Amino acid sequence: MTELKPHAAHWGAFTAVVDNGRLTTVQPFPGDPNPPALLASIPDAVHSPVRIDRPYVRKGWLAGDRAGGTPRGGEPFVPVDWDTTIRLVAGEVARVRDRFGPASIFGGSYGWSSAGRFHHARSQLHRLLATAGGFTAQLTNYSYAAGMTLMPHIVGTNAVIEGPVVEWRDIVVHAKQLVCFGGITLRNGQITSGGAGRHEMAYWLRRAAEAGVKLVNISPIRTDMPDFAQAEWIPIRPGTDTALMLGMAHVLIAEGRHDAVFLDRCTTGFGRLRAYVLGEADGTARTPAWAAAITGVPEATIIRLARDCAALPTMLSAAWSVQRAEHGEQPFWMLAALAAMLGHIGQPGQGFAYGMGSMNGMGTPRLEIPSIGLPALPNPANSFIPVARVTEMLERPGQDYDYNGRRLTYPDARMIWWAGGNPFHHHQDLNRLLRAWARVETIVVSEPWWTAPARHADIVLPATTTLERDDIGSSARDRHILAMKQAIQPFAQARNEFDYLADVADALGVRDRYTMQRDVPAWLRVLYQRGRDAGARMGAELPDFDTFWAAGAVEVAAPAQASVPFADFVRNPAAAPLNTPSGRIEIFSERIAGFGYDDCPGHPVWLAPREYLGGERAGTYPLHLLSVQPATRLHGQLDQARVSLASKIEDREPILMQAADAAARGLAEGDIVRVFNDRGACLAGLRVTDGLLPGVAVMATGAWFDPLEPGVPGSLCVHGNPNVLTQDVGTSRLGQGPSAQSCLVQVEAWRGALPPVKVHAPPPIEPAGA
Ligand SMILES: Nc1nc2c(c(=O)[nH]1)N[C@H]1C(S)=C(S)[C@@H](COP(=O)(O)OP(=O)(O)OC[C@H]3O[C@@H](n4cnc5c(=O)[nH]c(N)nc54)[C@H](O)[C@@H]3O)O[C@H]1N2
Ligand SMILES: Nc1nc2c(c(=O)[nH]1)N[C@H]1C(S)=C(S)[C@@H](COP(=O)(O)OP(=O)(O)OC[C@H]3O[C@@H](n4cnc5c(=O)[nH]c(N)nc54)[C@H](O)[C@@H]3O)O[C@H]1N2
Ligand SMILES: [Mo]
Repeated sequence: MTELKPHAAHWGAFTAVVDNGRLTTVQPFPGDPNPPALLASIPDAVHSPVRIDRPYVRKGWLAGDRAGGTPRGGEPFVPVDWDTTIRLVAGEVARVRDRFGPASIFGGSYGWSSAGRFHHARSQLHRLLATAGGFTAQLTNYSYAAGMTLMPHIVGTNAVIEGPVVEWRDIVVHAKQLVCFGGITLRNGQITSGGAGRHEMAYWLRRAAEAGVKLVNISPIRTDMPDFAQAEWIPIRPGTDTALMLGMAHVLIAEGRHDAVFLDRCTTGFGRLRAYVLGEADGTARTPAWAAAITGVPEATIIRLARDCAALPTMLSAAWSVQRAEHGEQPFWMLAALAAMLGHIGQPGQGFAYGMGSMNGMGTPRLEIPSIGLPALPNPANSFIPVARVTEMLERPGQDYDYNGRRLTYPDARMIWWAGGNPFHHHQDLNRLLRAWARVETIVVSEPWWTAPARHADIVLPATTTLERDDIGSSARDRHILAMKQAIQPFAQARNEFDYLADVADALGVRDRYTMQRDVPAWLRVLYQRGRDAGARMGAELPDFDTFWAAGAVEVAAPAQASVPFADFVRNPAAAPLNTPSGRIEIFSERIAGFGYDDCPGHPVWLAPREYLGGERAGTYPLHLLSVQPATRLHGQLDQARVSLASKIEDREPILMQAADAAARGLAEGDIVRVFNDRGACLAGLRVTDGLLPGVAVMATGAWFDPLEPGVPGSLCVHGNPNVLTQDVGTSRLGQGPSAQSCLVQVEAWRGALPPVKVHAPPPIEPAGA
């Protein structure tokens, strides 16, 4: 018997085709003009041999080992029944809470989970831990932590990064040039957090190209803009975009091409930046020649680019990746300052935007209805860390650090609970994480699959996949609300987060506060109705729940007019001031200057990173490794399925190198190589290309961490997870964001026998009682 069920994932809406209880294939959403190739991987993932079939506990932990110093990942697991598991987990929550305080339960649990907004593992876990007394949370995200911390100081909101950005339909009509730092990478347009009914990035980029908008791809990688865009490619050394923008600013100032009227009306502090650019205080003028030496972009190109920007109605964009680096605040700040100098901010299709090529839905026509989501509960522990400071938190309990003008203290984490995220995917310097991981007494991980966090846990909770439950998909970045109907029965003993967390809540005496005495159908109705009410307040009529559920999806009509960020403000800055101390765009920020951070002073500056091609360390590790988003999966998700597996070279994650860099090392297409620095090493399969700036190597993130010797920090990752190589430092004391893109490595041929990739099969398991 064949059944069809509407469903959705972060990589798109689809129809699940179920034959005799098995998901056999998925059909793309009928309304999607450009459905992601990733959809083909779903059946493999759901029915994968690496699914977790029942609860497990690490053998040593079960035998009473709570002491710090235990290297996790190297011991077998023992099967345990659900009742015992619930008791163990609830017991640990109560023990740690009562003995050390709730802030010692680290429940930040960063990660994307799945698209359904109710069974969103991380949100459910937060509700449980909040009702149970509190936990330490994580603030901001790995995507744009530096940017979202900085922008409110500069323009009064971080909406320019995650909310309404300049719309494509205006760019097509009003812009004559679109300059993209980090390009517009179509592979990234496959993804929308919460799912999407339409994928439009390629469509709009094509429309812009056809309309004659001049496209400029400033990036180390040529294919960051597709061929059809016929973009000018300006290769740039990674991590040096701020220097390029400063060189452009110098041209504008020296040639009197900056918009003095706009700067005067709408900004504050331009004089400080101007003095810096001209070198008045320190004697170093940030000329195009100065910028050329840092960026590798020829002086003449910088001058022409600056003149073109002044002459043509121009839109400036930066990928989020550009700030995922040391001093990542600077390029985002400088982009806004440069746009202000051009004076086009607040005009349709012009000004500046972030992330237009980073995720589907940025700049597409839509009403900004808040996405449907599980409401957060107040966290009684009132404890958090900036998201990417997790290893440092484990290393330095009780010690102080700076963040965004505040002096904070790291909590003493004794227990970690992760649900719906993969720190062994997302965090940098995994060997350092692994050492710090050993200081914790108890680590609980819930996962549908034996990913690295599950393998490095003490207690493993088997979660259902999204196909095994009813839910609602929704994103503020898409016009659709998607019914996600259960398509298959839960696998083996896997359970929904909500169900087993209710049992944990029960054991802790807080079941009703956690569930609010609602079952899943009641919750879905409540969440939908909240979205419907929000829509009504904004003039969007949504059908009632039953109509929505029967239809499988509803589309919220797009407003006839595009929204133009900053339009009201620019029309009348006094009447519609920004939410900044001055009410204006702050090219100089007294507030940030007042923090006294040498790594993020009062206006945008060029600060040489520790790791980039222009630094000393490049003498030892001469290749800049960019770890970009994977075309073949979402982060670590779907790595075990066909689209990702087909991209591997002898089961290893590919690494891209420039032909001359490969030849200089005696390497050829298809070779297995060892990528290394003093933090770690991994294997990879070589792809040779001429589309890279020499000196740059590229690996996608997301190959599951697979150490040759599990449990031994520093062991070779035989599969190709680039985060064994990346450095774990905050972008600055302001944003404390992750700096994954600032990473130098060396590459050599792998000469030994090729160790097998083991991570797509379950880890060693011992029979109970053995
Ligand atoms: N070097 C480098 N590192 C990076 C980046 C980079 O550019 N370079 N990018 C960073 C960015 S932008 C991000 S957002 C992060 C992403 O990092 P993560 O969001 O942590 O990565 P995912 O693989 O999506 O992790 C989600 C996990 O949730 C699990 N999951 C899915 N559904 C469920 C469910 O229903 N229940 C439970 N319990 N689990 C579920 C999946 O199996 C998966 O393991 O990575 C960051 N890391
Ligand atoms: N297919 C797929 N799509 C995804 C994701 C995924 O896992 N898979 N993840 C999603 C998530 S969570 C996020 S946050 C977004 C992230 O979106 P982004 O941060 O924009 O994505 P990246 O692929 O890391 O980087 C985009 C490009 O920036 C360029 N770049 C890197 N460093 C520099 C630099 O210093 N200067 C310049 N000029 N360019 C540079 C690289 O060439 C890279 O190809 O992607 C989303 N989209
Ligand atoms: Mo992200």
